[in-house]
Amino acid sequence: MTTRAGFVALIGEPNAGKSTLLNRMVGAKVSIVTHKVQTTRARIRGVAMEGESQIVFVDTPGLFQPRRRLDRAMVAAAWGGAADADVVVLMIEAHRGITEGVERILEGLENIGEGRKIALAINKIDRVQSEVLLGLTKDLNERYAFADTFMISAEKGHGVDHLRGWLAEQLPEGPWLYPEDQIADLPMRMIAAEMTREKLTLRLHQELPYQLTVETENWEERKDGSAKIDQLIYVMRDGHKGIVLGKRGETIKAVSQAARAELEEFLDRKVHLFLQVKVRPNWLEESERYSEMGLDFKDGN
Ligand SMILES: Nc1nc2c(ncn2[C@@H]2O[C@H](COP(=O)(O)OP(=O)(O)OP(=O)(O)O)[C@@H](O)[C@H]2O)c(=O)[nH]1
Ligand SMILES: [Mg+2]
Repeated sequence: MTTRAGFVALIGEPNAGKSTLLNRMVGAKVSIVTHKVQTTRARIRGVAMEGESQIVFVDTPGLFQPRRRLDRAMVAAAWGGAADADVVVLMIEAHRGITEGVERILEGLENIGEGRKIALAINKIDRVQSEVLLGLTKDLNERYAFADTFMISAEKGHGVDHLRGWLAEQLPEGPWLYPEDQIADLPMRMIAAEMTREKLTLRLHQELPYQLTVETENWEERKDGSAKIDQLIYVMRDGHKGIVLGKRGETIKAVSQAARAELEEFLDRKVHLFLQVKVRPNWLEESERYSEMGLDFKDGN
């Protein structure tokens, strides 16, 4: 039996649905999802099996015009993910069409197109009439010679099996890269930090989600089978700390409960989660914060 294995990078503008698609392909939530842009900050791998093929999906941060060091490191990580992959899937939002951001990504594809197939996935087809899709497919294929085009809804699941089947066929022959039952290769402490960051992002408004980071400080396995997890939330200002805590600590409590519930489901055991907020005005300029996130500090130069 011939086995195949390789990397498929999912790229696109922020909010295109990359993380939603990765989770659906893998069949578990390994990458956090919110309705806000710039949710994913680093490359996140999820493993899916399709027949004799092992597809390692690489979720990437959205591609946008970076301003801060963190933004630049995120965008560099995304393009790096594409350049390292066997196949790249560019995800476009059906209802938004060819935005300025998409135009810039199409230009960027010229630099990574050599040596790998690039497919187009028009996502969120549940949001538009089918006539729109034909026009969009034609316009996009006139701008870049995609290996193939797929119409999908990552959220509803439409077209996803077909895309996975096609991807499996494109991968090079070779042994599997991960054990058959492994679905992710992000350390558990990082997945746990991401879950908390997701809940914070959903609860906090405006710029605040972009000005904080979460790190797992300590992870203790208890004799009763439960896990005690301590996490730090770094914010930039005293005022931010107050907002994250909320009136009488209500916000942090709700965040902690939601994150714990999800962690317990993921780990299938009891979790004691302790969150602490620290003011750290300069965390965006600290290399350690980047390595904790899985980003390269130097990429932010
Ligand atoms: N209607 C609809 N919504 C979708 C679909 N796929 C994803 N979404 C929603 O789009 C939003 C963004 O999804 P994400 O998966 O976080 O997008 P992303 O590309 O990973 O975003 P970044 O990490 O910010 O780059 C979420 O609210 C999803 O529920 C879809 O097929 N249809
Ligand atoms: Mg994402």
